Amino acid sequence: MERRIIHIDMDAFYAQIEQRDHPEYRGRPLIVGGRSLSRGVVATASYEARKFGVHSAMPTRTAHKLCPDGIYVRPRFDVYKSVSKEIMEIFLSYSEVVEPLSLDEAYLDITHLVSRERTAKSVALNIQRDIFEKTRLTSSSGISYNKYLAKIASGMNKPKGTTVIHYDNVMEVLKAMPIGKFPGVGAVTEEKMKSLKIYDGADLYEWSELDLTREFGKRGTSLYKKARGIGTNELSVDRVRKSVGKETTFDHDINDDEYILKTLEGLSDKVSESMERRQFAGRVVTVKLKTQDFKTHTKQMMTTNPIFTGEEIFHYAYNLYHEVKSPEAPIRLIGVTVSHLEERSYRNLTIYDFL
Ligand code: TTP
Ligand code: MG
Repeated sequence: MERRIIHIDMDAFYAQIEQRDHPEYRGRPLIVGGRSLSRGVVATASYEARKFGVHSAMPTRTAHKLCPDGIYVRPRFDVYKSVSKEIMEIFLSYSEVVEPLSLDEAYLDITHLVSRERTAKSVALNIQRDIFEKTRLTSSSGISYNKYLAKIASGMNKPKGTTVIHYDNVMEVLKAMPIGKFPGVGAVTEEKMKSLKIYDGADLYEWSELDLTREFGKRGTSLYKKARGIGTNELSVDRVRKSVGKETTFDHDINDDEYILKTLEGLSDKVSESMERRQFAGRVVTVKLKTQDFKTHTKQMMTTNPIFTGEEIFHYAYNLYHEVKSPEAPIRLIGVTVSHLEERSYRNLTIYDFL
């Protein structure tokens, strides 16, 4: 069954939000990022500023040389995150199969919405309209039968674009595409490609899988496929999980509070790690223990705020342990679980933390 994948990406995301919230920035070259001339980096630039050659990841100093009259502002991550939450909610109102890639972009599988009367393109336009009505921000979308083609498509007509790549035009699009624009081809690979006289998709298409593997190792196969419009249409979707828990069974029954609490602390950290991977926070902590007679005792507690660090989890677990454990009864197992989970944010921002 052919799938319909949409990739949606907000236009000049941080910059557009700043222009929305500060009318005096509209229509002007705006650069969002670290303002320090010695070590600041551009997060993004408005389309007006891009005309001067300013782009993401460029040192602020370089941007100043290219665009001395631009407006330079620091990012407001809290605002971007809350807008991100709004757009992700819109995506989830269209499909359960949503794979966020960063704060401002996601893949959606909308196969189930498409019919003779309703094209994938019209669904994409509806989503873009909903985003605009809710946030007053524009986005671009790409529609295709697999993920990487949808992503290529969303970049083809920015800003405010809606672009379809289908079987009839896929080879035309790929052959004309500069090699550096292929997903997965970074600056280093691009240089190597050029040294091999591969400048665009048409050049890449001429290469056999064997020769590409010889030059690029395992990635050769993926490049061979990408030149032909072949790629995955499986989205990685967070499984719906109700709780995250860890437990330990002791080698022998134990009644040493200090030792048990140390164990509980370690388990709290493990729960936190597991929540970290999925960017969850939770609102209920449960401590469970099994006594010598194999009876299970649990106690749980609602937290004041959604929690996720090992320290926070252990804070609650520590108190619950003292409520549930009777001083004279040794235990054979202890566990801690966090439930009532919710999404914390859609991606951690560590790569931008240096701003
Ligand atoms: P992008 O979607 O790559 O860029 P963009 O939304 O600003 O512009 P475009 O219209 O081309 O999509 O990234 C989304 C946001 O992520 C961007 O607004 C700022 C942030 N970002 C950085 O902080 N550093 C970076 O190097 C990049 C690429 C993005
Ligand atoms: Mg974007």
